[in-house]
Amino acid sequence: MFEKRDLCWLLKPVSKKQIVTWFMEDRAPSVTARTIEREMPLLFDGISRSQKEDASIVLSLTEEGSLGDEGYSIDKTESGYVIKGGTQKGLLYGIFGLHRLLVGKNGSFPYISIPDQNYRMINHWDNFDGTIERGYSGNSIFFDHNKFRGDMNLIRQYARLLASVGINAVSINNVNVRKYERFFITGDYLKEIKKIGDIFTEYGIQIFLAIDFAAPISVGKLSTADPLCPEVASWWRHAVEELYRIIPDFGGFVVKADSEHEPGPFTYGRSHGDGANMLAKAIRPFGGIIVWRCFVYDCTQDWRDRSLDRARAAYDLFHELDGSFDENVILQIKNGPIDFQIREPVSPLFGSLKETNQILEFQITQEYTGHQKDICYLVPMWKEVLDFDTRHGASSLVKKAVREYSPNQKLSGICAVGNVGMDRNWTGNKMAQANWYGYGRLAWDNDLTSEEIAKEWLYLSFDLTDDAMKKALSILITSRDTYENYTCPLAVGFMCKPGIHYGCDIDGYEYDCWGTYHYADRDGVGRDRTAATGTGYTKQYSPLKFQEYEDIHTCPDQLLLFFHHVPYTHVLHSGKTVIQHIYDTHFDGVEKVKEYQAKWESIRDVLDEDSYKNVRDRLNLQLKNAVEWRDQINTYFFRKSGIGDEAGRTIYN
Ligand code: GCW
Repeated sequence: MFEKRDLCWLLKPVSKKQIVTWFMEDRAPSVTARTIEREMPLLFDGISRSQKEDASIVLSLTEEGSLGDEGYSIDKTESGYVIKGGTQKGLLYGIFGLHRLLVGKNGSFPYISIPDQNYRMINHWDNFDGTIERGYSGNSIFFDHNKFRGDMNLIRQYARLLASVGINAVSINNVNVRKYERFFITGDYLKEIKKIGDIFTEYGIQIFLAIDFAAPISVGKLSTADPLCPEVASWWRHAVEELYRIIPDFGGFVVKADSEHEPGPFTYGRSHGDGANMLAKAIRPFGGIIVWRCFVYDCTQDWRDRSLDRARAAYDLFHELDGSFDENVILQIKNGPIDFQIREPVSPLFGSLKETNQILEFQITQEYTGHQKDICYLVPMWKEVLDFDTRHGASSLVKKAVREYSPNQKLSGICAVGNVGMDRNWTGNKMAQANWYGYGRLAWDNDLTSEEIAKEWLYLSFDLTDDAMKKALSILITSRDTYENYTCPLAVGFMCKPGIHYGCDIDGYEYDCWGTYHYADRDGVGRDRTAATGTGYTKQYSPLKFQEYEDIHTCPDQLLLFFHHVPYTHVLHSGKTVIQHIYDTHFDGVEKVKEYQAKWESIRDVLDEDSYKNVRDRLNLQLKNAVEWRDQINTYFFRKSGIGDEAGRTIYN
């Protein structure tokens, strides 16, 4: 039924011998039931539908309620398996779950799985012209040359991959809303969007759109988009009414306002509460929600002005609005205070917002983490964020705070910027599929380990020997540290090429307007964000976290240059000086990439040719990138500090 689009994790059916028949009890006809019907023979090779008892899967709706709207349980019986779900959607997740357990050969039964987060969303930054902002896997699967691509088969494949890892919401267009996309909320566009939405619905996924806050002007030809102007509010009400007439199960809007030149309520002297709540009121009668992004900062900063600190922006703006948003507004908060760097502290909004629905935002697409050329398995980073102890009150871990401090827990969760495109293997670098897969799995089950997730994906995607599995796993698991090692040291961030964000350019942003400065001089490096002598950003954390970050003696090494400006001779907890740490990590990073190449080469025989070549070619690019970073960073800091490498390795002066 599906064309074999390359190399996804659902291509291995469970063999005929294991499961022969399936049967769904209480089968009320529905879109989801039809999807289950279609999925069973795809996932379980040659399986047929009948009530026979031998080697069967029984799908059973349970009234108990303990599995919630989306959870499922799987039990092994003498004749096969029983999957229970509170809803048909739960059953759908259950059959993907059983497939995963059987192919991965790691099932232990009974198995119960209930998602930890309610919204598990993907945001696309796809443009109508087919390009993708920060996309590294080819063009959009939805759009092409200002038309809808219309490949419904492809979209269905995408939807089933999403559902297989538990994604339940997708926004399909870029939050930077351009000329044509502004009209997506109108008639003819909506008819096309409905076709995509209908396929998503089959897989339990709600469709969302990113909107232009100034649409009343750009689309409606009004003279203002002031959220407190009755005419504007009424314009939105009509627009939303029309939208829901065409797509009754539409999820809602994602809004980037007053950020990076996108319009917003500030234009009219209004607050973000005014802006979000006006939209929320328009969409509420239809059950829709407003996902309002907190990525708001001044991107026209004067680098000479040290009093401004971009890291402070989201908290400064949104913390005081806590409790003032309508019940169907969710704030979407990036994991760190700046912008998806390889290492950042966790946003101080988590745990400190206590009366606002919230969604944590990750970035799967590797904007600052190697453009899907370099291997960078991001799950370890995401886990650090989820497990971060904000030390604010009882629900102090981020994964708990997001849900428990949302007044309506159903309106909380996690979202991430997607990383797929038209490339045959979806993600450019095949290894980047592990991030997409891993994001879904982690958003569903926050307690899975990075290693468990990587193993699952490797099992489902390749046929590896134990030795090859170990090697591939070790590449993935160490790859985030490796990327960090050869790029920006100690969370200093943004030493990348401006605009594209790949490759090294240490001063590329130093005298620019973006608020991302490292302040390296001949004596030291880093941004002083302390309350005592710096920007006071540390104050945005809970008292215990504040103390930890404020004090140079307790600030974790990994985050040192984010919080402090220190001399190159400052001694880290590791016992090394900052300058020696910089040299060591940069030399190590490059060696690691060489090791990855050797490992990949050594498992060639057990890999399919496409995957082998795909990753090999990218590892070659990664090595070039790593060498360039190493040499530029080492030379730069050697020139600044005049301090040589203790180990006497080559540093170009
Ligand atoms: O990281 C920055 C990116 C922009 C992006 C923005 C955002 C969609 O460089 O390309 O715009 O974040 O999150 O809105």
